[in-house]
Amino acid sequence: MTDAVNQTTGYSSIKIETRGRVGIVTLDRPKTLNALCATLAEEVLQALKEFDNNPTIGAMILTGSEKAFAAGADIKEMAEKGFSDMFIEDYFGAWDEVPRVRKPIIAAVSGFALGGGCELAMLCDFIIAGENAKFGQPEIKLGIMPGIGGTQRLTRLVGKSLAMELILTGRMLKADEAKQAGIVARVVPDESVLDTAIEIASTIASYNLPAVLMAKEAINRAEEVGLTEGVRFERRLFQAAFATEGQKEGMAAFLEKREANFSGR
Ligand code: DAK
Repeated sequence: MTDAVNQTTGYSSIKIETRGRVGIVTLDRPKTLNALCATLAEEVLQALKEFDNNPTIGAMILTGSEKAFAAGADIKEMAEKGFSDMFIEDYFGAWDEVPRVRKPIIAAVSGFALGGGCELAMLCDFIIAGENAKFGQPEIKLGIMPGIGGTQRLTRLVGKSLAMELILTGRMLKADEAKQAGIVARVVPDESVLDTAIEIASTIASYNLPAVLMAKEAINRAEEVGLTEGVRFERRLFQAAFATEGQKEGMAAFLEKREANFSGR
């Protein structure tokens, strides 16, 4: 099924908006519970990159609908594909680019986040979930397995035992269990998911942008290098923060008992 193209944005599978310094990308394929098709992947990546390059934006939110963040990759689109199609097209290669986005991305999840949808939420920097959100990797029931980092990111978040159980059975986790397992940062009432994410993103976007980018990079580094190397990397970035205008402003504002007004430099 082809989705209609919005004449203003040029997008067919997503909506975009800004709230102050926050850029919001909303997955918008309601008839398929926001199933992730190749077009949607390209559009999300393009929108995130544009917000990343936009100096008036300090943080982003990726969200879906009340019923579904995303119910996984579009099964109809994938069903007839073979190995060569997947390999030559590099189907879903766009998702590999999301970690290159430097500004923070919050996933605001209501309803189902399944398969590629769960992986997409985990590709974001952290997840705010509604109390009725459901997370899972049900690919095994379709005769496949996770392919956008689920076996790696879920295992890092929850540990081997629970990751094995979830991926090998396809069982869904409710929001409270996902929170307890470390997948989700905060669980809030369903009706406040987006507002909470906007509030958090606005707070982040109000801080010293270089320090925000440095902190995100350093945290991500923790997953890739050993402790000594990670702390060394952190120390260099910490020292570099003292070369920013924001460090002078943040500390002066504290000493002068006023709100900091960061320039983003
Ligand atoms: N794809 C396509 N259509 C979907 C869909 C999906 N993933 N999920 C739901 N829909 C459609 C349904 O077919 C239905 O359409 P109509 O029959 O109305 O035309 C509509 O959305 C509403 O769904 P339901 O009627 O099923 O709604 P329910 O509330 O009863 O059930 C559900 C909701 C989320 C439990 C159920 O829809 C469901 O089980 N959906 C499938 C979940 C799933 O198996 N997700 C994993 C998909 S596989 C790759 C990397 C990764 C991947 C692929 C490639 N590469 C690197 C190459 C990822 C793979 C996956 O995610």
